[in-house]
This record gives sequence, C-alpha cells and structure tokens, in this order.
Amino acid sequence: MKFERLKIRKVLNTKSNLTIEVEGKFNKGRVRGSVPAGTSAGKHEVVSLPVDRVIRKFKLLKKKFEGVEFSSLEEVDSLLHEIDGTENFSKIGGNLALAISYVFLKGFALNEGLEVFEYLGGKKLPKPLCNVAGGWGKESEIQEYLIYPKVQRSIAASIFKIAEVYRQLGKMFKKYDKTFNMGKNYESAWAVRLDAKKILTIISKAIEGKGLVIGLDVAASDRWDGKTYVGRSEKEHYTFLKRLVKRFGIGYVEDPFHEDDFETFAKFTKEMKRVMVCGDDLLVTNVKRLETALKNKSVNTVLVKPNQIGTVSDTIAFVKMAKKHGLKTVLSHRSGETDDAIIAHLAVGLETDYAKFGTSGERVVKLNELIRIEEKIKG
Ligand code: 2PG
Ligand code: MG
Repeated sequence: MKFERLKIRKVLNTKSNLTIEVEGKFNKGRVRGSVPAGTSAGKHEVVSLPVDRVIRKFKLLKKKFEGVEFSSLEEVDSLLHEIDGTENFSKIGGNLALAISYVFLKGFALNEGLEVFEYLGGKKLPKPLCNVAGGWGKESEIQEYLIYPKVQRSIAASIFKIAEVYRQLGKMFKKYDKTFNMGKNYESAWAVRLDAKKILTIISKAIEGKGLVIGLDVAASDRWDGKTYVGRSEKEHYTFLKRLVKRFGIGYVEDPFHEDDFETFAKFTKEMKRVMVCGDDLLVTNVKRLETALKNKSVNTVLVKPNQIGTVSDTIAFVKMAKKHGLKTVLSHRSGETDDAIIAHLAVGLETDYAKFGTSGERVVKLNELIRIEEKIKG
C-alpha cells in the first residue's frame, strides 16, 4: 500500500486546543489520522511536540512516507522509530508519529476494503466503562467516577443503560448541590462540587437494581504533592480508598497511587482481590513499565492509550503482553479527544475487555461507533 500524497493540517481537539491531522490520499480514497491530548498526562509518556514544530518536522520527513510502498503497519512504525532514534519520540514527537501510524492503519484497512476493527481481526465487543462525573486537579479528591455493566447482553443495551443513569444523575446532583448548574468537565461528565462520599452515595442510588458497577480514576499523580494526596498522608489515602471500595462496592480503581509507586499499587492489588486495579500514568502503554509492574504484581488491569506510546504497533505489543499475563485491558480516550472514532475500532480490533469513553457531548461519537460495529459483527 502506498499513499500518493500526504498532508498535514491543524484542527481542534475537544478542549479547543490545536492538534494535528494527517491526511493520506491514494487510489482507493482518502483517510485521516488525528491525535488526542491528555490533561493529567503521565510524566513517562512519549513527548508531544507543539503543533507548529510538528508541522515543520512533517514537511521534512514526509518524503520518506509519500509515494513509498509499505507492506505492513509494523514497517511504517519501525521507520518512525528509526527516523526519530530516541526512546520517547522526542525528535519527531509522539503526536506526529501516531498521526502517521493511524493514517497508515486506516490506509491498509481501506486498501483491503475493511473497516479498521476488521483489519485488526477483532470480533469481541468491550464493555463500556463510562465517565459520568468528576473534575480535574487538586480541588477534587478523585478525578473520575465511572460506571460499567456487570454482565453485557449487547453493547448498545449497556450504553443506553449508562446514558439513562447519566441523565438521571444530572437531576440528582442538582438536588444535592445548589451551585451545580448542569455544568460539564473536559470529558463531558458532570462537574459536580461535592465530596467523594456524597458523589458515590448519589451514584449508588442512581444505579440501584440496574446491574451496573462503579469505577474510579483517582489520577493520583495529579493529587500527589510529594508528601500527601490532597492533604491526606499516604496511609490515610490508602485507608480512604479502601473504605470507599468496600462501602460502595467499587469494582475498578485506576491510578490509586502516584505514577512511580509500583509497591503500594502491589499492596492494594493484593488486598483488594476482586477489584480491577488499573495502571494508567503508572504504565503509560509502555511494555518496559509493564514488565516492572508484572515483576512487582502491581496491577491486574492496564489502561491503553495509543498516544502515550506513539504508534499502533507499540500499542498492540502492549495489549498482547498484558493479555499474555492474564491482565484485563481497557482502551481509553484522552481528556482532549479528537472528532475521530478510531479508538472504538481499536477497542474491538484488539479485543480489549473495556472501552473507557465519555458518556455525553462530543464523546458520543465513540459510543455510537461501537453500536455500529456491534451491528456489523452480529449481522
Ligand atoms: C485519564 C484521562 C482520561 P487524561 O486520566 O485517564 O480519562 O485523562 O487524558 O487527561 O490523561
Ligand atoms: Mg487515568
């Protein structure tokens, strides 16, 4: 497969920040690849370069990809690593690498007349793990409150059930928080100013009898000042989380501790037994960090964000390794998403157990794509 022409443009992400979009044109049509951005980004992620620098880099390296015949996506992704030559894409930018990797992934799929999930060979739908409330930064104890189905009949049914609870929650938060005016955060989840226990009590009420479970993304690195987590000592924070898990039957906890604390993650994973303890900033979709986590038994679940590592092939390697060791996998959006639904295709294509997406606003683009994919798979 080869692109006759490749070009790059600036577009907006969902936070209205600028991001890049690469477009490839060949005899079968046009495809586009754009890149999201994180807000609570992990410090071990690959480097994301400013948009104008990326555009200059692209102009220099596009000759290596335009008009050149590639036989596989791995070949494209290896060339990206070779051109960059660093561990963390600090020369060409992980954002540029991923935009190119995405555009080729879509090109290979289109070339074979397949959708991306089909090209990747996936047939199993993930369970949606949807952000319904929360906020960013130290002013909130926990970044995200998520819900997901215990069992899944169809992904469409799960999504509709979660959406119903989300709508209900808007009304409930209004009742308990007079300052709440249906405001939303970066991920279009309810931005509510109540403490964690109150929020969890309200969510528990809203999901009663519906077969849904609560999950948390603590995003602890953002709440860690080197000594405390939002004013709580490490011990207090540990006990705080443990109590929340018990009291509200929480089934998923992401980044409960800061991004270098493999040991406390391990202690928590061991103690929490049936809870999915997931590494996001801890692992940054990086197989080397996953190796450390495996050695320490730090997690039983991994978050997968392609732009943390820079290419689709690296993302696939990470998912494979996690699955090989019996860990659960969660394909995730970023707080600054694009208008593209590629991550829905990756979740199905790589058969991850969960898809951590938003519930409302521009986020429905991904959920609706999962509904369409399910229809195609089930026929
Ligand atoms: C996270 C995410 C997405 P960000 O912490 O998991 O929910 O946020 O993209 O800002 O890292
Ligand atoms: Mg996270």
